[in-house]
Amino acid sequence: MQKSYSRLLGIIGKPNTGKSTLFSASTLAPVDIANYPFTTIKPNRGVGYVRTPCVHEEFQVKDNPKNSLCMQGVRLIPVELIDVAGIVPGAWEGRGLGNQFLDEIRRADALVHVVDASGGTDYEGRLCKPGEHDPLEDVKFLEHEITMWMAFIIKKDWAKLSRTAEAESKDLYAMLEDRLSGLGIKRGHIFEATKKTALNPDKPTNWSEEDLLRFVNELRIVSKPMLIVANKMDLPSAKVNIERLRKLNYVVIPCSAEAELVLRRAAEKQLIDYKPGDGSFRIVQQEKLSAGQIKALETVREKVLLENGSTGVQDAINWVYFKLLSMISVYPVEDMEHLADHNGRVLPDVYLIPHGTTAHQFAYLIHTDLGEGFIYAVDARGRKRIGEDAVLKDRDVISIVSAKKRA
Ligand SMILES: Nc1nc2c(ncn2[C@@H]2O[C@H](COP(=O)(O)OP(=O)(O)OP(=O)(O)O)[C@@H](O)[C@H]2O)c(=O)[nH]1
Ligand SMILES: [Mg+2]
Repeated sequence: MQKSYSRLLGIIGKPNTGKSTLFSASTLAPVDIANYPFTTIKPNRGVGYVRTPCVHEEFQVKDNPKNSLCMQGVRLIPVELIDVAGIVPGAWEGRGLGNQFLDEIRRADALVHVVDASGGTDYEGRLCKPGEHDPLEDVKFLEHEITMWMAFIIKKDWAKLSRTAEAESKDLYAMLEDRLSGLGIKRGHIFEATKKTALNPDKPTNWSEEDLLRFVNELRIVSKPMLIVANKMDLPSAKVNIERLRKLNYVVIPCSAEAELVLRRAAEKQLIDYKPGDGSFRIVQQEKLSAGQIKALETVREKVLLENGSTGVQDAINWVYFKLLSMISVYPVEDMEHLADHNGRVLPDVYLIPHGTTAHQFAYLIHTDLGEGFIYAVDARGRKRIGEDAVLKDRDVISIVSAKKRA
């Protein structure tokens, strides 16, 4: 059996910022998009892609991908995305669509906060004059909502939990991990948050209300790392806000989800040659495009691609997986000679795995049998033998030699 190594990315923000547009542009799933708040009520789950240069060119082979796609030298690795309902101030207490939306991001390993950088929507996502609303306020309130929601869950039995931990000399980390596993919070996150807040884990009953809130805030930061997507960068009022957002303690990626959606849809119909994340496109079937469509595409080129380098959507997804979650891509092969699987498929799979994964751990990720029977691995670059503790690198091509064959 293959072990799960996937990471879920949550797309969040107040209503009407372009979350579903970004989701649809990444997944090509048809979802409701509209110019008013709370268009999305039920979450959308779908598959998007991380983009990485494929290794087939370097190894001078023709590949035949199975678990991913290869487009003109670009490997697209599937990842899971969830687009949820908009959140408004006070959501954790039930305002707007309430904390139901928050419950939907429990399992998210990282968050993309889609901000309307044009400042054309108020706190609740209602249209206002462009530039009238300050998107920096949205960053603040959203952080606050998530922290308060987590605090609400933790506080439910904090008094009892902290007393028991102390009275019975139980490990606070283990108790909290057990309590918070449903939020995707691991022991390491709890340990880090305690360390950062310099609170004493042996005396949790001494933590004040304010201490607990500080602790939960750190827990949010370490367990749900967040990237800011400054969306609607195609609108003139976005420019100054993007500069201001950049001064916050976040990585900020300027983006036009709408432009990406236009390009992806045109590429899907083979009207243009465009891969997600490209800095330009080429019209290939001019005769099938109306004058209006050509104008729309050229506006995207001028206002977004030339201005920003790309639409920003792919950069955001890549940043989350490769930087925020520190993942790397590794290609397992069985037949080192042909870089193929046992059916002769060349470079069939590529896995996104955590940075620091060893050859032995990688064997387990592919299949329990390969892990149990692990003898050594071979790195295709230079055909070197590597041992079980060898730490894998991004874009490695690895063959596992095992005493046990995959069932
Ligand atoms: N100018 C511009 N408009 C955009 C962009 N992305 C989305 N929009 C528009 O913003 C509006 C809201 O888009 P949605 O994707 O429905 O927003 P949402 O955040 O999912 O909204 P809720 O589901 O209501 O929370 C729509 O009119 C989109 O066309 C963009 O990059 N630029
Ligand atoms: Mg939506």
